[in-house]
Order: sequence, then structure tokens, then C-alpha cells
Amino acid sequence: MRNASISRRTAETDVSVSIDLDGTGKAAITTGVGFLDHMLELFARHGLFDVEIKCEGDLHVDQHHTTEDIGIALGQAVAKALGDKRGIARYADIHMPMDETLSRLAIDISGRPFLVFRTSFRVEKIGQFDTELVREFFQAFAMNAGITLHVETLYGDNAHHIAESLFKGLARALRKAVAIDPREEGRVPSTKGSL
Ligand SMILES: [Mn+2]
Repeated sequence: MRNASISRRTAETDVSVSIDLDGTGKAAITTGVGFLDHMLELFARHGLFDVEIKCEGDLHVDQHHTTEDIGIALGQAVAKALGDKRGIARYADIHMPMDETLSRLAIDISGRPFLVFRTSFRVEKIGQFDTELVREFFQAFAMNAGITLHVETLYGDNAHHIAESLFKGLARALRKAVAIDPREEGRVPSTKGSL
């Protein structure tokens, strides 16, 4: 069973996350931030992951800690659910269109966390959500999932579309990268023997 739960409590947030990598896309997300709920529901649906996330964060400050700490906990849950990474495809990439926007994401489930993030937003806010927090989420997720993640928006105008292309793209690329490749016959996909 490739599932895991993580609970993480600090003075700033109290987060619990569970994920089943071999789910059907069910989501129960309550972050207190409407736009982030929308993005994480897309992530579950397009990854075909079953995801539960509950966060009580210091939203009276702003949405930074909540967004970052959910990225940390979700990344940790993915890493834990993957276990020793036997039999996975490991690499995946995708071009994700969203109306006028096109983003490209490439993933290596490498055990070597790294983020390249070439996306910018023309506006500071999507609803109540600070657009700069999209990068914070991806940074926290990549570092804690232990993946190499390259994200680039090739073109696009609308901030909601840009953010949505990134979260959907992350889901779709991750879905392909964590998929079990029967030709691997349960081996770890590395000449080093571990990831
Ligand atoms: Mn939308």
C-alpha cells in the first residue's frame, strides 16, 4: 500500500496530511485558504491521488506559513508513501496548457531535492492569495518529497491560469513518475541501487 500520513505542528501551523498514491482522485482539503484548497483539489484529481489535508494556520498573520507548511507536509507524505521507490517510472515531464498559458514541468524522483522555478506573475494576488506563495509551495514540496523538479511557464497572462497549470502539471507529472513500470520488475530504477 503506497500511502502515508504526516502530522506536523509548530507555533505557526497545525497540519495533517494523508495521501494514497494509488487512489482515485478523492480530496478532502481544508486549509482555510480558498485558492489553496482549489489548487490541492486539482492536484488530487489530476494525480489520481486520494488526499486529505487539514490545516489550522496563523492566517491572521498571512497565508505564508500555511502554504509553506502544507508543502512541507505533503512532500514528506509523498516521500514516505514512495518508500524505497522500487518499480517506479522515476522520470516524467508534461506540457500543461490552461487556456492562453502553457507550462512545462519535469520531475526526477531522485532523492536529491532541487527546484528550478521559472514562472512569474504580473499581479500580486489571486483573490486573497499572494502569488509569490506558489513558489514557496513548490520549494517546500520539492525539498521534502526529495525530488528534482523543473517548472517553467513558457507563456501565459492570467495568474489564476498560470497557477492552475503548475498545480495540474505537478499532479500529472508526478502521477506518471510514481507509476509502477512493470518492466522494472520491482527494482529500484537507478544504477546505484538506491534513490
Ligand atoms: Mn480554477
